[in-house]
Amino acid sequence: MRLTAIAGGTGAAKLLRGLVAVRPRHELTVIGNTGDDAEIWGLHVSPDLDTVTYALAGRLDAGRGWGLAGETFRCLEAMGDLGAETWFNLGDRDLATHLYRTRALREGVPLSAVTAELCRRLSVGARILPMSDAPVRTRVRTPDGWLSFQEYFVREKAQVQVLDVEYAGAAAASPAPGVLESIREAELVVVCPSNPVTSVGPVLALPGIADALAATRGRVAAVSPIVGGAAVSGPAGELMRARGLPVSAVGVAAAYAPWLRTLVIDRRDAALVPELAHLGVRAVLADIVMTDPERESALARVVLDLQPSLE
Ligand code: FO1
Repeated sequence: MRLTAIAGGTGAAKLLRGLVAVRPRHELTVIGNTGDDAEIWGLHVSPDLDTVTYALAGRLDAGRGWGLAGETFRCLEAMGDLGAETWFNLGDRDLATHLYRTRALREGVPLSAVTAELCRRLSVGARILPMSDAPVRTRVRTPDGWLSFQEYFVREKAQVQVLDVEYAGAAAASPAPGVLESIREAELVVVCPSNPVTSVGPVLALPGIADALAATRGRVAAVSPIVGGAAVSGPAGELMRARGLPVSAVGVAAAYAPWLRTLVIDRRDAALVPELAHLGVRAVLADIVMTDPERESALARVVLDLQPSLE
């Protein structure tokens, strides 16, 4: 089966782990969000690409949902001693990834090629594509001005009011090599349970992506990151409100209109099924909160087993 997943970070990582637990890894192509990318201490950090890479390599820290398991932060401490900013926690071994990526980018290697090499070195098995080789940066407007996504999410702990969100550079950026093809040629495209505004939104803002999703002959399904009126994790609720979307599976469906055909929602949200049908989206009920590997695999099976007739 040719399987393409559009992915943010932590929520996506769980479903992707489930997918490779039940299907051969080589079948999976992941299109990763790079709107969260940041320059920290002069290094190019791609948090969502790294979260997905580490998860599929079996190296993700399970508790935090980002960074490497068994990580230490001694360089961070030393940087603090030197007076550097330390609100973004770069781990000692994680730093190797950023050093490797930054050096390659400075030598002119595109992000997609660096990402492929990191996947190969870490024995990921699946293909991970950055959404674009060009810089696209998600920015959040607060009452005090614009913040980068990491300033909003990590430094301010998502505790500031969000007035607007933009994807700087998206309109002029091309999808990375293989991205549009992987959508057009997939038998199943799954939008992971990621933040619709800041994880999936930047991917959808690239020229050609929404058209490819609308035109693909494969099945297109999403898994809701919202359960019972709140995000499973992170600030998706606040960001959806800022975008004028209801904080519910209905808001997720609205964000993915008009190409979304099937949305996997939590059983507790069964009351939303008629409203989703009214939007032209068939809802499939499942246990979508993935608290252990069994639930990751079980949800992956639900997604893989979606019948074409259910679209
Ligand atoms: N998230 C945090 O909440 N605090 C951190 O200090 C932090 C550091 C960090 C370092 C590397 C990395 O790849 C991810 C990191 N994240 C951290 C996660 C990241 O901010 C978010 O998960 C994504 O950008 C949202 O998907």
